Amino acid sequence: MTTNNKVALITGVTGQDGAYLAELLLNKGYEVHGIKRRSSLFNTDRIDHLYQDPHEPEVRFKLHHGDLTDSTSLIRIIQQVQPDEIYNLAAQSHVAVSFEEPEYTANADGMGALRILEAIRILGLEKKTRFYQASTSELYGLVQEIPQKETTPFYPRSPYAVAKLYAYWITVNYREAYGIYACNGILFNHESPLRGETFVTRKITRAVSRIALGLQDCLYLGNLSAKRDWGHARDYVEMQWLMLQQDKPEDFVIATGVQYSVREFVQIAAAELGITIAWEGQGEKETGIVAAVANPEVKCRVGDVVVKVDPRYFRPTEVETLLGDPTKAHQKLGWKPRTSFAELVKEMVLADHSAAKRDDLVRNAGYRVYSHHE
Ligand code: NDP
Ligand code: GDR
Repeated sequence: MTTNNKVALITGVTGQDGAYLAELLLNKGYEVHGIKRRSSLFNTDRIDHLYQDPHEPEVRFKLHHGDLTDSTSLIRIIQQVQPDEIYNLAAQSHVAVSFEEPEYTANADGMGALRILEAIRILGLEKKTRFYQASTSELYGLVQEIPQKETTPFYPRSPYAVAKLYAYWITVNYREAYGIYACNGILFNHESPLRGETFVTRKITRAVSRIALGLQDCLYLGNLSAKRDWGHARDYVEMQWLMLQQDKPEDFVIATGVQYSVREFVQIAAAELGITIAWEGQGEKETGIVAAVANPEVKCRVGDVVVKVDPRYFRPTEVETLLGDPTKAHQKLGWKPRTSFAELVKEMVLADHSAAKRDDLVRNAGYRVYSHHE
Protein backbone atom coordinates (compact mmCIF):
# COMPACT_ATOMS: atom_id res chain seq x y z
CA MET A 1 0.00 0.00 0.00
CA THR A 2 1.39 3.41 -0.94
CA THR A 3 0.99 6.19 1.62
CA ASN A 4 -0.28 9.65 0.72
CA ASN A 5 1.46 11.38 3.68
CA LYS A 6 -1.87 12.67 4.96
CA VAL A 7 -2.92 12.26 8.55
CA ALA A 8 -6.58 11.89 9.57
CA LEU A 9 -8.13 11.91 13.01
CA ILE A 10 -11.53 10.25 13.51
CA THR A 11 -13.66 10.75 16.63
CA GLY A 12 -16.19 7.94 17.07
CA VAL A 13 -13.87 5.47 15.35
CA THR A 14 -15.46 2.52 17.20
CA GLY A 15 -18.91 3.36 15.76
CA GLN A 16 -20.56 2.28 12.50
CA ASP A 17 -19.31 5.16 10.35
CA GLY A 18 -15.95 5.35 12.12
CA ALA A 19 -15.20 1.75 11.15
CA TYR A 20 -16.12 2.24 7.47
CA LEU A 21 -14.29 5.57 7.26
CA ALA A 22 -11.11 4.28 8.92
CA GLU A 23 -10.99 1.43 6.40
CA LEU A 24 -11.59 3.80 3.47
CA LEU A 25 -8.84 6.21 4.56
CA LEU A 26 -6.35 3.41 5.24
CA ASN A 27 -7.03 2.11 1.72
CA LYS A 28 -6.33 5.60 0.41
CA GLY A 29 -2.92 5.59 2.10
CA TYR A 30 -3.70 7.84 5.08
CA GLU A 31 -2.17 7.51 8.51
CA VAL A 32 -5.34 7.15 10.58
CA HIS A 33 -5.75 8.06 14.24
CA GLY A 34 -8.91 7.25 16.12
CA ILE A 35 -10.25 8.51 19.42
CA LYS A 36 -11.98 5.92 21.57
CA ARG A 37 -13.38 6.38 25.01
CA ARG A 38 -12.54 4.15 27.89
CA SER A 39 -14.97 1.29 28.48
CA SER A 40 -15.01 -1.59 30.92
CA LEU A 41 -15.20 -4.11 28.07
CA PHE A 42 -13.45 -4.08 24.70
CA ASN A 43 -15.57 -2.00 22.35
CA THR A 44 -13.45 -2.30 19.22
CA ASP A 45 -15.33 -5.15 17.49
CA ARG A 46 -16.05 -3.03 14.42
CA ILE A 47 -12.40 -2.09 13.85
CA ASP A 48 -10.58 -5.20 15.07
CA HIS A 49 -9.89 -6.24 11.47
CA LEU A 50 -7.97 -2.98 10.97
CA TYR A 51 -5.89 -3.33 14.13
CA GLN A 52 -2.13 -3.02 13.73
CA ASP A 53 0.24 -4.10 16.48
CA PRO A 54 1.68 -0.85 17.85
CA HIS A 55 4.99 -2.66 18.41
CA GLU A 56 5.46 -3.15 14.67
CA PRO A 57 7.25 -0.49 12.58
CA GLU A 58 5.26 1.79 10.28
CA VAL A 59 1.91 1.41 11.98
CA ARG A 60 -0.68 3.50 10.10
CA PHE A 61 -3.69 2.96 12.38
CA LYS A 62 -3.43 4.25 15.95
CA LEU A 63 -5.98 4.62 18.73
CA HIS A 64 -5.98 7.22 21.51
CA HIS A 65 -8.08 7.42 24.64
CA GLY A 66 -10.15 10.59 24.70
CA ASP A 67 -13.67 11.90 25.11
CA LEU A 68 -15.69 14.65 23.46
CA THR A 69 -16.64 15.94 26.91
CA ASP A 70 -12.96 16.36 27.89
CA SER A 71 -11.25 19.32 26.19
CA THR A 72 -7.84 18.53 27.56
CA SER A 73 -7.79 15.08 26.00
CA LEU A 74 -8.87 16.54 22.65
CA ILE A 75 -6.25 19.29 22.69
CA ARG A 76 -3.51 16.85 23.68
CA ILE A 77 -4.41 14.35 20.94
CA ILE A 78 -4.77 16.99 18.22
CA GLN A 79 -1.44 18.55 19.24
CA GLN A 80 0.27 15.17 19.10
CA VAL A 81 -1.34 14.00 15.83
CA GLN A 82 -1.26 17.34 13.89
CA PRO A 83 -4.04 16.05 11.60
CA ASP A 84 -4.67 17.29 8.07
CA GLU A 85 -8.31 16.22 8.43
CA ILE A 86 -10.56 15.71 11.44
CA TYR A 87 -13.80 13.77 11.09
CA ASN A 88 -16.06 14.45 14.08
CA LEU A 89 -18.26 11.35 14.09
CA ALA A 90 -18.48 10.80 17.85
CA ALA A 91 -21.88 11.36 19.41
CA GLN A 92 -24.54 9.99 21.69
CA SER A 93 -26.32 9.16 18.47
CA HIS A 94 -29.57 7.57 19.66
CA VAL A 95 -32.53 9.95 19.31
CA ALA A 96 -34.76 8.13 21.84
CA VAL A 97 -31.94 7.94 24.41
CA SER A 98 -31.39 11.69 24.06
CA PHE A 99 -34.76 12.26 25.77
CA GLU A 100 -33.42 10.28 28.72
CA GLU A 101 -29.93 11.82 28.77
CA PRO A 102 -30.49 15.30 27.34
CA GLU A 103 -27.71 17.08 29.20
CA TYR A 104 -25.04 14.53 28.35
CA THR A 105 -26.24 14.54 24.74
CA ALA A 106 -25.92 18.35 24.57
CA ASN A 107 -22.46 18.15 26.07
CA ALA A 108 -21.09 15.45 23.77
CA ASP A 109 -22.99 16.23 20.54
CA GLY A 110 -23.15 20.04 20.77
CA MET A 111 -20.22 21.20 22.88
CA GLY A 112 -18.03 18.36 21.56
CA ALA A 113 -17.87 19.99 18.13
CA LEU A 114 -17.01 23.35 19.71
CA ARG A 115 -14.20 21.79 21.75
CA ILE A 116 -12.56 20.38 18.62
CA LEU A 117 -12.91 23.63 16.69
CA GLU A 118 -11.43 25.56 19.63
CA ALA A 119 -8.56 23.06 19.84
CA ILE A 120 -7.82 23.78 16.17
CA ARG A 121 -7.64 27.51 17.01
CA ILE A 122 -5.67 27.13 20.24
CA LEU A 123 -3.09 25.04 18.42
CA GLY A 124 -2.89 27.47 15.47
CA LEU A 125 -4.04 24.81 12.99
CA GLU A 126 -6.70 26.95 11.23
CA LYS A 127 -4.88 26.81 7.90
CA LYS A 128 -3.74 23.17 8.15
CA THR A 129 -6.59 21.14 9.58
CA ARG A 130 -9.85 20.52 7.71
CA PHE A 131 -12.90 19.66 9.80
CA TYR A 132 -15.93 17.47 9.01
CA GLN A 133 -19.00 17.65 11.25
CA ALA A 134 -21.45 14.71 11.25
CA SER A 135 -24.66 16.69 10.87
CA THR A 136 -27.98 14.98 10.40
CA SER A 137 -31.36 14.96 8.70
CA GLU A 138 -32.82 15.06 12.23
CA LEU A 139 -32.18 18.84 12.00
CA TYR A 140 -35.22 19.02 9.69
CA GLY A 141 -37.41 17.31 12.29
CA LEU A 142 -40.88 18.68 11.75
CA VAL A 143 -40.29 19.07 8.06
CA GLN A 144 -40.90 22.45 6.44
CA GLU A 145 -40.41 21.31 2.84
CA ILE A 146 -40.46 17.99 0.95
CA PRO A 147 -37.90 16.81 -0.06
CA GLN A 148 -35.32 18.41 2.25
CA LYS A 149 -32.26 20.12 0.81
CA GLU A 150 -29.43 22.34 2.09
CA THR A 151 -31.68 25.43 2.17
CA THR A 152 -34.67 23.81 3.92
CA PRO A 153 -35.29 25.42 7.35
CA PHE A 154 -34.47 23.35 10.42
CA TYR A 155 -36.99 22.38 13.12
CA PRO A 156 -35.28 19.93 15.51
CA ARG A 157 -37.57 17.61 17.50
CA SER A 158 -35.32 15.99 20.13
CA PRO A 159 -32.50 16.89 22.52
CA TYR A 160 -30.23 15.03 20.08
CA ALA A 161 -31.31 17.17 17.14
CA VAL A 162 -31.09 20.42 19.15
CA ALA A 163 -27.53 19.53 20.21
CA LYS A 164 -26.67 18.74 16.60
CA LEU A 165 -28.16 22.09 15.55
CA TYR A 166 -25.61 23.84 17.78
CA ALA A 167 -22.82 21.75 16.27
CA TYR A 168 -24.04 22.58 12.76
CA TRP A 169 -24.02 26.33 13.34
CA ILE A 170 -20.77 26.45 15.30
CA THR A 171 -19.14 24.69 12.35
CA VAL A 172 -20.53 27.32 9.96
CA ASN A 173 -19.50 30.10 12.35
CA TYR A 174 -15.89 28.94 12.73
CA ARG A 175 -15.64 28.64 8.95
CA GLU A 176 -16.83 32.22 8.52
CA ALA A 177 -15.09 33.75 11.55
CA TYR A 178 -11.67 32.08 11.36
CA GLY A 179 -11.44 30.78 7.81
CA ILE A 180 -11.23 27.16 8.93
CA TYR A 181 -12.03 24.63 6.19
CA ALA A 182 -15.03 23.23 8.06
CA CYS A 183 -18.11 21.58 6.62
CA ASN A 184 -21.30 19.84 7.57
CA GLY A 185 -22.46 16.65 5.94
CA ILE A 186 -26.22 16.58 6.47
CA LEU A 187 -26.55 12.84 6.25
CA PHE A 188 -29.86 11.03 6.12
CA ASN A 189 -30.15 7.64 7.87
CA HIS A 190 -27.52 5.17 6.77
CA GLU A 191 -27.34 1.59 7.86
CA SER A 192 -25.25 -1.56 7.45
CA PRO A 193 -24.53 -4.86 9.17
CA LEU A 194 -22.39 -2.74 11.56
CA ARG A 195 -25.37 -0.61 12.63
CA GLY A 196 -25.97 -0.51 16.40
CA GLU A 197 -28.53 -3.15 17.43
CA THR A 198 -31.01 -0.65 18.92
CA PHE A 199 -31.58 1.41 15.74
CA VAL A 200 -34.76 0.31 14.03
CA THR A 201 -33.29 -1.29 10.89
CA ARG A 202 -30.80 -3.49 12.73
CA LYS A 203 -33.35 -4.30 15.40
CA ILE A 204 -35.64 -5.56 12.62
CA THR A 205 -33.05 -7.53 10.63
CA ARG A 206 -31.74 -9.14 13.81
CA ALA A 207 -35.23 -10.01 15.07
CA VAL A 208 -36.62 -11.48 11.84
CA SER A 209 -33.50 -13.65 11.59
CA ARG A 210 -33.97 -14.92 15.13
CA ILE A 211 -37.73 -15.41 14.68
CA ALA A 212 -37.06 -17.47 11.54
CA LEU A 213 -34.82 -19.79 13.57
CA GLY A 214 -37.16 -20.00 16.57
CA LEU A 215 -34.75 -18.08 18.83
CA GLN A 216 -37.27 -15.27 19.45
CA ASP A 217 -41.08 -15.13 19.22
CA CYS A 218 -41.94 -11.50 18.72
CA LEU A 219 -40.46 -8.16 17.69
CA TYR A 220 -41.68 -5.13 19.68
CA LEU A 221 -41.55 -1.81 17.83
CA GLY A 222 -42.78 1.77 18.26
CA ASN A 223 -44.07 3.98 15.44
CA LEU A 224 -44.50 1.72 12.41
CA SER A 225 -45.58 4.59 10.16
CA ALA A 226 -42.35 6.62 10.47
CA LYS A 227 -40.72 7.08 7.05
CA ARG A 228 -37.00 7.36 6.46
CA ASP A 229 -34.59 7.78 3.55
CA TRP A 230 -32.22 4.86 4.21
CA GLY A 231 -28.84 4.44 2.50
CA HIS A 232 -25.71 2.33 3.07
CA ALA A 233 -23.03 3.61 5.50
CA ARG A 234 -20.21 2.36 3.25
CA ASP A 235 -21.39 4.69 0.46
CA TYR A 236 -21.94 7.64 2.79
CA VAL A 237 -18.46 7.72 4.39
CA GLU A 238 -17.00 8.20 0.92
CA MET A 239 -18.92 11.49 0.73
CA GLN A 240 -17.57 12.53 4.14
CA TRP A 241 -14.08 12.21 2.70
CA LEU A 242 -14.99 13.94 -0.60
CA MET A 243 -16.42 16.95 1.24
CA LEU A 244 -12.95 17.61 2.68
CA GLN A 245 -11.25 17.36 -0.76
CA GLN A 246 -13.01 20.32 -2.43
CA ASP A 247 -11.50 23.77 -3.20
CA LYS A 248 -13.77 25.47 -0.71
CA PRO A 249 -15.75 24.17 2.27
CA GLU A 250 -19.50 23.73 1.80
CA ASP A 251 -22.35 21.85 3.44
CA PHE A 252 -24.03 18.96 1.64
CA VAL A 253 -27.13 16.80 1.97
CA ILE A 254 -26.38 13.11 1.43
CA ALA A 255 -29.48 10.98 0.83
CA THR A 256 -30.93 8.49 -1.64
CA GLY A 257 -34.08 10.45 -2.50
CA VAL A 258 -36.31 7.42 -1.76
CA GLN A 259 -38.22 6.72 1.44
CA TYR A 260 -39.84 3.69 3.08
CA SER A 261 -41.83 3.23 6.28
CA VAL A 262 -40.74 1.13 9.24
CA ARG A 263 -43.67 -1.18 8.39
CA GLU A 264 -42.31 -1.65 4.85
CA PHE A 265 -38.83 -2.29 6.20
CA VAL A 266 -40.18 -5.15 8.34
CA GLN A 267 -42.03 -6.64 5.37
CA ILE A 268 -39.04 -6.47 3.01
CA ALA A 269 -36.63 -7.87 5.62
CA ALA A 270 -38.96 -10.77 6.47
CA ALA A 271 -39.49 -11.51 2.76
CA GLU A 272 -35.71 -12.08 2.45
CA LEU A 273 -36.21 -15.15 4.64
CA GLY A 274 -39.36 -16.30 2.84
CA ILE A 275 -41.82 -14.92 5.41
CA THR A 276 -44.78 -12.80 4.29
CA ILE A 277 -46.11 -10.41 6.93
CA ALA A 278 -49.65 -9.00 6.91
CA TRP A 279 -50.74 -6.11 9.13
CA GLU A 280 -53.87 -6.09 11.29
CA GLY A 281 -55.31 -3.49 13.68
CA GLN A 282 -54.23 0.11 14.09
CA GLY A 283 -52.01 2.27 16.29
CA GLU A 284 -51.01 0.57 19.54
CA LYS A 285 -53.12 -2.47 18.56
CA GLU A 286 -51.40 -3.05 15.22
CA THR A 287 -49.74 -6.43 14.79
CA GLY A 288 -47.66 -8.14 12.13
CA ILE A 289 -48.93 -11.63 11.40
CA VAL A 290 -47.27 -14.35 9.35
CA ALA A 291 -49.43 -14.65 6.21
CA ALA A 292 -47.30 -17.14 4.28
CA VAL A 293 -44.04 -19.03 4.64
CA ALA A 294 -42.12 -19.93 1.51
CA ASN A 295 -39.09 -21.46 3.22
CA PRO A 296 -39.55 -24.90 4.88
CA GLU A 297 -36.63 -24.24 7.25
CA VAL A 298 -38.38 -21.27 8.84
CA LYS A 299 -39.74 -22.08 12.31
CA CYS A 300 -42.69 -19.64 12.52
CA ARG A 301 -46.11 -20.63 11.19
CA VAL A 302 -48.93 -18.88 9.34
CA GLY A 303 -51.04 -16.97 11.88
CA ASP A 304 -48.17 -16.34 14.35
CA VAL A 305 -48.10 -12.77 15.67
CA VAL A 306 -44.47 -11.82 15.17
CA VAL A 307 -44.64 -8.00 15.44
CA LYS A 308 -46.37 -6.02 18.19
CA VAL A 309 -46.40 -2.30 18.96
CA ASP A 310 -44.98 -1.34 22.34
CA PRO A 311 -45.73 2.31 23.21
CA ARG A 312 -42.55 2.56 25.25
CA TYR A 313 -40.72 2.95 21.94
CA PHE A 314 -42.81 6.02 21.03
CA ARG A 315 -40.90 9.28 21.30
CA PRO A 316 -42.24 12.38 23.10
CA THR A 317 -41.86 14.28 19.82
CA GLU A 318 -41.47 12.17 16.68
CA VAL A 319 -39.96 12.86 13.29
CA GLU A 320 -42.60 11.29 11.06
CA THR A 321 -41.05 11.64 7.64
CA LEU A 322 -37.64 12.39 6.13
CA LEU A 323 -36.79 12.46 2.44
CA GLY A 324 -33.58 14.01 1.15
CA ASP A 325 -32.81 15.84 -2.08
CA PRO A 326 -29.13 15.10 -2.84
CA THR A 327 -28.98 17.19 -6.06
CA LYS A 328 -26.15 19.44 -4.82
CA ALA A 329 -23.97 16.48 -3.82
CA HIS A 330 -24.77 14.85 -7.14
CA GLN A 331 -23.70 17.92 -9.09
CA LYS A 332 -20.64 18.95 -7.06
CA LEU A 333 -19.37 15.68 -5.58
CA GLY A 334 -20.57 13.29 -8.27
CA TRP A 335 -22.68 11.54 -5.59
CA LYS A 336 -24.78 8.57 -6.56
CA PRO A 337 -25.59 5.89 -4.01
CA ARG A 338 -24.07 2.57 -5.10
CA THR A 339 -26.21 0.31 -2.91
CA SER A 340 -29.95 0.07 -3.51
CA PHE A 341 -32.42 -0.20 -0.65
CA ALA A 342 -33.13 -3.86 -1.55
CA GLU A 343 -29.39 -4.66 -1.51
CA LEU A 344 -28.97 -2.92 1.85
CA VAL A 345 -31.78 -4.88 3.49
CA LYS A 346 -30.51 -8.14 1.98
CA GLU A 347 -26.94 -7.57 3.22
CA MET A 348 -28.18 -6.78 6.74
CA VAL A 349 -30.52 -9.79 6.89
CA LEU A 350 -27.84 -12.16 5.58
CA ALA A 351 -25.35 -10.98 8.20
CA ASP A 352 -27.85 -11.25 11.06
CA HIS A 353 -29.14 -14.60 9.85
CA SER A 354 -25.57 -16.01 9.89
CA ALA A 355 -25.09 -14.69 13.44
CA ALA A 356 -28.44 -16.18 14.50
CA LYS A 357 -27.46 -19.53 13.00
CA ARG A 358 -24.34 -19.52 15.18
CA ASP A 359 -26.53 -18.82 18.23
CA ASP A 360 -28.84 -21.64 17.18
CA LEU A 361 -25.91 -24.06 17.01
CA VAL A 362 -24.84 -23.03 20.50
CA ARG A 363 -28.39 -23.48 21.78
CA ASN A 364 -28.72 -26.91 20.18
CA ALA A 365 -25.46 -27.90 21.86
CA GLY A 366 -27.16 -27.25 25.20
CA TYR A 367 -25.96 -23.76 26.03
CA ARG A 368 -28.26 -20.86 26.87
CA VAL A 369 -28.56 -18.13 24.24
CA TYR A 370 -29.23 -14.62 25.48
CA SER A 371 -31.51 -12.39 23.47
CA HIS A 372 -31.49 -8.60 23.48
CA HIS A 373 -34.92 -7.15 22.89
CA GLU A 374 -34.03 -3.44 23.27
P1 NDP B 1 -22.58 5.23 16.38
O1 NDP B 1 -23.50 5.41 17.51
O2 NDP B 1 -22.44 3.88 15.73
O3 NDP B 1 -21.09 5.67 16.84
C1 NDP B 1 -20.88 6.77 17.68
C2 NDP B 1 -19.43 6.80 18.09
O4 NDP B 1 -19.23 7.91 18.99
C3 NDP B 1 -18.96 5.55 18.85
O5 NDP B 1 -17.62 5.30 18.49
C4 NDP B 1 -19.02 6.01 20.30
O6 NDP B 1 -18.16 5.30 21.15
C5 NDP B 1 -18.55 7.44 20.14
N1 NDP B 1 -18.86 8.30 21.27
C6 NDP B 1 -20.06 8.50 21.86
N2 NDP B 1 -19.95 9.42 22.85
C7 NDP B 1 -18.66 9.78 22.88
C8 NDP B 1 -17.91 10.69 23.69
N3 NDP B 1 -18.48 11.39 24.66
N4 NDP B 1 -16.59 10.85 23.45
C9 NDP B 1 -15.99 10.12 22.46
N5 NDP B 1 -16.63 9.25 21.67
C10 NDP B 1 -17.95 9.09 21.88
O7 NDP B 1 -22.96 6.34 15.28
P2 NDP B 1 -22.84 6.29 13.68
O8 NDP B 1 -21.52 5.73 13.32
O9 NDP B 1 -24.07 5.71 13.11
O10 NDP B 1 -22.88 7.83 13.32
C11 NDP B 1 -21.70 8.63 13.27
C12 NDP B 1 -22.06 10.09 13.45
O11 NDP B 1 -22.94 10.52 12.43
C13 NDP B 1 -22.77 10.42 14.77
O12 NDP B 1 -22.34 11.70 15.17
C14 NDP B 1 -24.24 10.46 14.39
O13 NDP B 1 -24.95 11.30 15.27
C15 NDP B 1 -24.14 11.03 12.99
N6 NDP B 1 -25.19 10.65 12.07
C16 NDP B 1 -25.47 9.33 11.87
C17 NDP B 1 -26.39 8.94 10.93
C18 NDP B 1 -26.74 7.52 10.69
O14 NDP B 1 -27.78 7.27 10.08
N7 NDP B 1 -25.92 6.58 11.09
C19 NDP B 1 -27.09 9.97 10.09
C20 NDP B 1 -26.66 11.33 10.36
C21 NDP B 1 -25.75 11.63 11.31
P3 NDP B 1 -18.57 3.85 21.79
O15 NDP B 1 -18.28 2.84 20.71
O16 NDP B 1 -17.68 3.78 22.95
O17 NDP B 1 -20.03 3.93 22.12
P1 GDR C 1 -33.41 7.81 13.87
O1 GDR C 1 -33.15 6.23 13.79
O2 GDR C 1 -34.17 8.20 15.06
O3 GDR C 1 -33.97 8.20 12.53
O4 GDR C 1 -31.91 8.35 14.05
P2 GDR C 1 -33.90 5.00 14.48
O5 GDR C 1 -33.51 3.82 13.68
O6 GDR C 1 -33.66 4.96 15.94
O7 GDR C 1 -35.46 5.35 14.26
C1 GDR C 1 -36.02 5.49 12.96
C2 GDR C 1 -37.53 5.57 13.08
O8 GDR C 1 -38.04 4.29 13.49
C3 GDR C 1 -39.00 4.50 14.51
N1 GDR C 1 -39.10 3.29 15.35
C4 GDR C 1 -38.14 2.79 16.16
N2 GDR C 1 -36.87 3.20 16.39
C5 GDR C 1 -36.12 2.46 17.25
N3 GDR C 1 -34.83 2.81 17.47
N4 GDR C 1 -36.62 1.36 17.89
C6 GDR C 1 -37.90 0.92 17.69
O9 GDR C 1 -38.34 -0.05 18.27
C7 GDR C 1 -38.70 1.67 16.78
N5 GDR C 1 -39.95 1.52 16.31
C8 GDR C 1 -40.19 2.50 15.46
C9 GDR C 1 -38.49 5.71 15.28
O10 GDR C 1 -39.52 6.27 16.08
C10 GDR C 1 -38.03 6.59 14.13
O11 GDR C 1 -39.09 7.31 13.59
C11 GDR C 1 -30.84 7.82 13.29
C12 GDR C 1 -29.57 7.96 14.14
O12 GDR C 1 -28.53 7.28 13.49
C13 GDR C 1 -29.19 9.41 14.32
O13 GDR C 1 -27.91 9.49 14.96
C14 GDR C 1 -29.13 10.07 12.93
O14 GDR C 1 -28.82 11.44 13.09
C15 GDR C 1 -30.45 9.90 12.21
O15 GDR C 1 -30.71 8.51 12.07
C16 GDR C 1 -30.39 10.50 10.80
